[in-house]
Amino acid sequence: MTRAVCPGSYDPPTNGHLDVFERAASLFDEVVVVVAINKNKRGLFTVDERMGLLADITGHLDNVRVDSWHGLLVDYCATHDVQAIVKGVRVAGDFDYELQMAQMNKGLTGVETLFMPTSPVNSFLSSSLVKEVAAHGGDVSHLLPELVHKRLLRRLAENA
Ligand code: COD
Repeated sequence: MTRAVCPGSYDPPTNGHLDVFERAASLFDEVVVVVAINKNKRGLFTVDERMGLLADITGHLDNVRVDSWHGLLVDYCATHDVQAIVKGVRVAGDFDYELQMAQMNKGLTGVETLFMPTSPVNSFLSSSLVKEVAAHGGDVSHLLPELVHKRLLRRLAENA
């Protein structure tokens, strides 16, 4: 059984993330989308809310499930029999950062990282830009799964 993780903050998940999950799901027997818990960073959505959104938007993928983890990702991989970390890469800046993490993770436990080039339509897309544009009233409906878009607008209204 081949198992991969797609780790991230997912605050909130975007079409770019979902595209990577779908493509990873076609390559591995099981894909676990792992929300990395960072206690120093307060998100727009709680970890539980992000996990709920992720479970909903991946509901059509039978071999994808959602989990969360606090601590080093390599420890999650070692304790959950994970062979590969899959990371979406958009631009050269992503690659520089991701390469450092991949090499660090490989050195720590030997776990491999696979880079998946983003689909061109998602290459400019990030959770933080989506939040910023939406907070200023811009239309981001085409960049997010419908459910995520609804919840984002609701959360921004609650926080206003
Ligand atoms: N298209 C394709 N891929 C995308 C897109 C897009 N439009 N947007 C983002 N992605 C990719 C990112 O490149 C990333 O691989 C993943 O999707 C998640 O993105 P984010 O923004 O939700 O999450 P990040 O970048 O904040 O996540 C960083 C991690 C949480 C994965 C990282 O910090 C980590 O592994 N932390 C765990 C602690 C640890 O082990 N630290 C040591 C690392 S060496």
